[in-house]
Amino acid sequence: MSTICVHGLGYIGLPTAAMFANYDYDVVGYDTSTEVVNRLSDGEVHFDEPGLRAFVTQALDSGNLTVSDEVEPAKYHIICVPTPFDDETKEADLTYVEAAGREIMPHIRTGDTVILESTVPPGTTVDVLQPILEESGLNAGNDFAMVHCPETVLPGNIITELQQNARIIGGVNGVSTEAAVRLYDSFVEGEIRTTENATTAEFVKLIQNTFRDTNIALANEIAKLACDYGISSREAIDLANQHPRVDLHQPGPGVGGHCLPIDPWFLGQNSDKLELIELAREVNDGMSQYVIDILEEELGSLAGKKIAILGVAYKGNVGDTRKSPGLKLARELQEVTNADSDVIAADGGSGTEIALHDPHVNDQTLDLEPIESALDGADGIVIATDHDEYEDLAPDQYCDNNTASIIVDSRAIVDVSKWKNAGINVQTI
Ligand code: SAJ
Repeated sequence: MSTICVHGLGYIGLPTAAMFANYDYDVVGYDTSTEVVNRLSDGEVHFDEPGLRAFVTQALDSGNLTVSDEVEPAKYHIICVPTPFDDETKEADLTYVEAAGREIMPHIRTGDTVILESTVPPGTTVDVLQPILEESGLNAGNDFAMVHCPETVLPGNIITELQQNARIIGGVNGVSTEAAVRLYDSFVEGEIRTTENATTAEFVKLIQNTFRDTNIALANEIAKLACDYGISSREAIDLANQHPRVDLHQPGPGVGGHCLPIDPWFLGQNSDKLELIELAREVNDGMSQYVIDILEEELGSLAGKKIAILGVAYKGNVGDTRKSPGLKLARELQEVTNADSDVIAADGGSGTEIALHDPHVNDQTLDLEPIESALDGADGIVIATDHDEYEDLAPDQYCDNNTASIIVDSRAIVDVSKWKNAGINVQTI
């Protein structure tokens, strides 16, 4: 019998399973996908995250981590399954959490601990997971421990943050909380804070991401105001942040990823009190239209023009395109130019061309181009992602004769003077 069974070997489950294994726990990583299990058994990690491959290999080679497409009995079950977001209803799909609960239920015994790490709307642990587990005839809190312990790691820096970030642990009672604290204490170097309320732990995770999303919305509105006053939003924000109690985030082309654009909706799922938070979502979602407005102001109608979008990952130096602002911009550009296809980067019916480039993204469903051909003949260029590769981008770097009349640097990373000297208008957000 394994000590720990981790359910779901994705961005969070896999590093978590490997971490416990590397701290000498006997861990089985369970995933419903046989492809994921087979690839991992061959030592292949199925997504891009710095250092993860070596970390997982170490865990597998030590024999402490095994992977399986079957659930195994374990003293600790840690649920790290996805909670997809329904764009129409703005609600969390809890199917995978429910399925994990049903799979654990027949194996659960007195003294076991079940931990939910997946990001969920407040109330899920107690209202959704607990009744399923209690179909075993055992009682959460008395017979087995039940806890919500949200993950808080930043994609791109997962292994370090898994260890160093503070953890919030919310059990359904004190005994549950303590059982989880003992487990996480084995590798977490950050502070472990507890609450005897699983809903509070769920809520805390969501307000952390909502804070960031709302703060970015404020930065985005400040950027638009600064533009109207003819000043640099970045300089203004930098100067404002010199105040010890001001921490404005950075504006940009919108907010992507699987967390910030979604968690504010989870927060309001079982309440009707979202106001400011919902407006902030609208401001952030509206940034792609703001970029289009800037392009149209310079180029007039975009019909028949070529726009190069540099960066379709949702943020710098990662290959993840979930809710990518660059792709959202591409889709909206296709709409405004009456492109007759919904395939990103296809030529529009109006002759408009939207060229995409991203050195970190490897997605066969996207028509990504080498940077030379993306920039070749472009009328407008948009930097949508702050990849390191774009930092020194210069007008003549990839094409002898840069035809662009504008570059929208939505991440403020290029050297403005190089572009201005080449007669190209630079609009920084
Ligand atoms: N962004 C801005 N301006 C900023 C900061 C970010 O426009 O000042 C944009 C990014 O470009 C990106 C989006 O926001 O499109 C989200 O990026 P991010 O780096 O803020 O966050 P994520 O989604 O990669 O990870 C977040 C993190 N949450 C917080 O920092 C509060 C991470 O710690 C969480 O674990 C993760 O969500 C999660 O899984 O919930």
